[in-house]
Amino acid sequence: MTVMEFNRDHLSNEELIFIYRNLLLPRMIEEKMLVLLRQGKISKWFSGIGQEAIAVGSTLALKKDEWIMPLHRNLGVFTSRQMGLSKLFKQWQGVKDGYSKGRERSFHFGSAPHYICGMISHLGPQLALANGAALAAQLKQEQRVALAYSGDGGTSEGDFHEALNVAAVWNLPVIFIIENNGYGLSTPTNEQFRCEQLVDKAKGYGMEGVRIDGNNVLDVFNTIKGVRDYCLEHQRPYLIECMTFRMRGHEEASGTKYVPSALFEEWSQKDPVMNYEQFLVQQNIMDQTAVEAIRTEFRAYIESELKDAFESPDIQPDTTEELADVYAKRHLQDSLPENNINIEDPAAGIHNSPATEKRFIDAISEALTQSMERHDNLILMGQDIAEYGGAFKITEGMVEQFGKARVRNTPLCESAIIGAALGLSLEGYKSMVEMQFADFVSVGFNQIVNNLAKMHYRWGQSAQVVVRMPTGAGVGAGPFHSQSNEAWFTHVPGLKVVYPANPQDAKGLLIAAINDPNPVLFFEHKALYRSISGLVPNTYYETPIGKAATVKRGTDITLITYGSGVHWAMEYQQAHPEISLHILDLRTLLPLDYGAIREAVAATGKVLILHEDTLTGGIGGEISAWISEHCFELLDAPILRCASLDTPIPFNIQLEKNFLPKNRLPQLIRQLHNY
Ligand SMILES: Cc1ncc(C[n+]2csc(CCOP(=O)(O)OP(=O)(O)O)c2C)c(N)n1
Repeated sequence: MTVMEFNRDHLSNEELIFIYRNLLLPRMIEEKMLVLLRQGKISKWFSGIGQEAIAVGSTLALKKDEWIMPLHRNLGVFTSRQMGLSKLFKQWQGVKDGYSKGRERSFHFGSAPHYICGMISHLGPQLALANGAALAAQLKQEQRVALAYSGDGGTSEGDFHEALNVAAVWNLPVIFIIENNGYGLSTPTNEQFRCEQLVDKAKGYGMEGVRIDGNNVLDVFNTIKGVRDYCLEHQRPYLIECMTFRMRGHEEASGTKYVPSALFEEWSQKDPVMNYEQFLVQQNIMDQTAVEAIRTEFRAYIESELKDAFESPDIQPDTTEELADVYAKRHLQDSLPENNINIEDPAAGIHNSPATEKRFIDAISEALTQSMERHDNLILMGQDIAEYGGAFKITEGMVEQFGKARVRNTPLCESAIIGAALGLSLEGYKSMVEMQFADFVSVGFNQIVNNLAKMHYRWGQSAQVVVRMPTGAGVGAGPFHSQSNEAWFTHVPGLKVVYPANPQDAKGLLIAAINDPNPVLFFEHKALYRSISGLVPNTYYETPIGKAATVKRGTDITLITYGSGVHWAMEYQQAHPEISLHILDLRTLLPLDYGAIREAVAATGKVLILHEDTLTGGIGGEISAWISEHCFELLDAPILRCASLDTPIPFNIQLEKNFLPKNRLPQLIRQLHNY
């Protein structure tokens, strides 16, 4: 007798054997991996031995075009989606023909054709991506769910809470599976949470949930099939807690000393593969000979695919390719005639366009509206952006024009919403996520710098997400509503960072950001929103990302700046016509326009870099270093920087003035002029 009761339900013998084959394969692969690990032929390995029924049962219960967000113990997801072993082995070997060109470890990769999204090491963020994928299916009115896993330890992450809450509030067909194996590394569940069972959390989010035996592959399969139907019919999420046990260490090197040996004895009786095999044999669905035949077949298959992988040549690093793959390339089909955008000369459309005087804020609204009209697949998300129109009223009226499905109020959860945007991107959607204030991006930071930014380099998937960042000081808003945090992001390969200084650029750059296939941080200085205006072409046009603009030519001093710095420089120039400033507005901070910087340096030989961001670690330091390295012969004086004080931003308006660099600008210009 097996210790488990298997309920075959309506499954035919062929189906039951198919499930067996899918359950056995990852076990046999893992057993082989453990041998190779001992032989030093592979590096780190996270074992899912003992937990296979969850990944296998759930993957088989889904349709092949439903997104799965697997984790580090879910080999069964990859094998049950019938991914060839050779390429998987190459992935683990870190060779070029794996899924990540050798750039990612074991299970940290995805494959869009298999609807598998690559995890990042951080536990939690993958859950929100499932929301985005499910939202995409819902918007397309397709009957598809998305499924994401979490460990018991991972449920303590804020991302777990955010993702479940959003799925419930937005009525998304997402299946969340907790693999409760009793430990998060060495930490037992009683040091992880206080609820009786993790599935109890479902109630708190207003969703249904069930706890099942995660080692019983038929229970997992049948439950998830039923849950899938429920999620689709009711357009609701569902939480499933699968009880299981990890039969190996957290990863092979970490051992299992922290786990009482009685637990191993208990759970080895409940081994998912052996029990299911015995069930099939006892029910005369397979005999021992058939079992052996499958094992022999798999052994041969594994060996031959491994041979192929081991014969793969070592990677010869190609720096050009490494750098080129950080960003997704824009495709020619993006320059559609009706968009009036020529990819070779994206700003061409503006030459003949009538223009209207507009405020900075109106230019941004117009860019969003025109982009929403052009792109059916563009979704706007943010706190209070629908009926209320957003904290700064930039999206006012858009919910009436484009509907609630595309102009979405979000709960207070920056991380989950940026994650959902990335999930939407998997399905070909574009998103704009509005930070209510740029400061609050800190709670969505991980999704941006680790998920959005690295995705294309890691497994070739683009992240079409624009994060709008109302930024900057000067309005007495204190330390958490005034920060210039662009330098947090200019350090991150894979992101683009855009920072317009005038209405025309604001509109053109935002349109360009939305058309860009890469994640873009779009900084909008909120003190400029209503204080400056200018002529803005009425047409739909792009201002190219990565191109600086010479605001004013001059002969004495080069001022390299952006955002409000441009206006401070111009103000100074108007007040002091005796000093001729050459002013360069960077407009994009990542990637920097080095050609324009060089030209600007050459114009005067004296360089002052001005930014509102604090001095230390600001982009000014980077630009200064680059000029020293590449334009030293053009310099007639040391490069100076004018930036905010290295303090948090004070609330009192006099203190804030003292903090900001504007008051120090005249003295630094004179110092440079006199050099
Ligand atoms: C945000 C984050 N913190 C810490 C870690 C390091 N870490 C990797 S796996 C792990 C334990 C995870 O436990 P659990 O979620 O229960 O999953 P299991 O490994 O048991 O399958 C930890 C702490 C991480 N990957 N991500």
